[in-house]
Amino acid sequence: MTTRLANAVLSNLPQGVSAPGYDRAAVTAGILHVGMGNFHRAHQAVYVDEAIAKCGATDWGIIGSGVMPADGQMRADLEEQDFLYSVTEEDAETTQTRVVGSITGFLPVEKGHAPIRKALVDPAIRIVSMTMTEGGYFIDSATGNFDEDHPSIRADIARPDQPETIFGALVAALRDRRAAGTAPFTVMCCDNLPHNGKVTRNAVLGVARAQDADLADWISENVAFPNGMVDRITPATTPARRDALAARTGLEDARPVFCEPFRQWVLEDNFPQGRPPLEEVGVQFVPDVSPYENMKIHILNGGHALIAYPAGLLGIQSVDEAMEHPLVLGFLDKVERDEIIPSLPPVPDTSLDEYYSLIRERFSNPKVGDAVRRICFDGSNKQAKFIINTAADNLAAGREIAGTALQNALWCRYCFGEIEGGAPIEPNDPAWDRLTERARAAREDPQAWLGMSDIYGATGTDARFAASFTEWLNALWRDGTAATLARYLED
Ligand code: CS2
Repeated sequence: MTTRLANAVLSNLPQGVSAPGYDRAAVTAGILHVGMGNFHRAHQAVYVDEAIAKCGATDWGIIGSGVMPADGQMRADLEEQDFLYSVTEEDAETTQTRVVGSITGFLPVEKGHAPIRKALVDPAIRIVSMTMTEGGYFIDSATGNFDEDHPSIRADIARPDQPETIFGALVAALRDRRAAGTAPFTVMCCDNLPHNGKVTRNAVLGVARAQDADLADWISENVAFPNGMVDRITPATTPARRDALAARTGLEDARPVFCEPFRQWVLEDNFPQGRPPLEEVGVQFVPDVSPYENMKIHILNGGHALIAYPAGLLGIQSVDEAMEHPLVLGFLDKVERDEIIPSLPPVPDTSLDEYYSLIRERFSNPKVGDAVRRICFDGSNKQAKFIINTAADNLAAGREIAGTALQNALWCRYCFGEIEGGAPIEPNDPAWDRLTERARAAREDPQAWLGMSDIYGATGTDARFAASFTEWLNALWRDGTAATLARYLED
């Protein structure tokens, strides 16, 4: 007997599955979230769920929305189960499944974002939050600036009433609110970007300024964009895992989330229209989030990028298996200790070495089932934010760069599209064709890779970096991944 997830079964869930600790009928939306993927549903939605249960913050429910076609399918599936879903936290010792009730609805996903604009007229929505992946912010990697010349942004600037991008939609909604005399919402970015609030502010203001200077001034003075560091390792859900949940608990959930027990959220307390009492459920509020986000993006996300490509090339499927491979683990350890940690500014009350030990343990969690392919995905957007900026800092300071140069050579070798032994790698980046073409040319001429100046900026033309990258890429082709990692570890 299985139980199909829905409001009607909340008081009678299978044993071992806990229900939201409040009456969902009383919850109304105070947050509109863009991007209802697994990460949001394992992180922010869980914190809000707990804030509602613990503090009765029933006016801070989340209304979902999306901008990608895949969001439409997520919406349809969640709607079937009254926007409920389960989160299973797992490690070697524990497995805990709970149903999350903080999502009150999900707007239709439409080109032009009319439903989002309409929903944002409501003064009850006081926060717009977003998880849209690192590539969704129109950042020119070379300069770190907002890319105002991107065709979609140019289109939004030209046609304020038919926005293509979420930023055009937010500017339109802010214009509507200003005209109605309604206080603006706070915009809270939850993506892994250095200075994510500032980046989001640049995007919103970039569109607004080019449309209407007066509106841009109003946004600049009245809209808050708090920076935040978010963290919880959340793999993609496979059908096998969904079926295993049903077999283990009897709960039928079309959109379950699986993740590690660990979670962290560090936020700047800059919410002029209020916020849920998140400090009551473990969110850390700090005056300046930069040291925390630098630490997380480089040690954790950079750490993922370090193991991703050697593991991918060696045919290793999951992150915990990669952590058992002595060369992959040795590579991670050495680059973290020699290059990443030394490049980071100190973090209040935190030992970077201890933080790294914790990351090592989390990567080794045998139950999370995180796929190497997931962390290999989208290097064209992640590399500049997670790895190349560390190399740039170390070059400027005259420190070691051999490990980050090798990581870039591994990424290039991966983008050739074949693992060691020749099996093909299925496209794994929005820019896969371009990367593959460059990686093929780089086999003869490594500069062809570093010449992607939108990704590498000045680092690609740095003689020290280029020499090290060239040496490693040649070694990868000549001796293979394992022998090259072994040589790096001996040096
Ligand atoms: C990962 C992140 O996408 C990636 O490359 O590093 O999704 C990572 O799992 C999360 O940021 C953990 O908080």
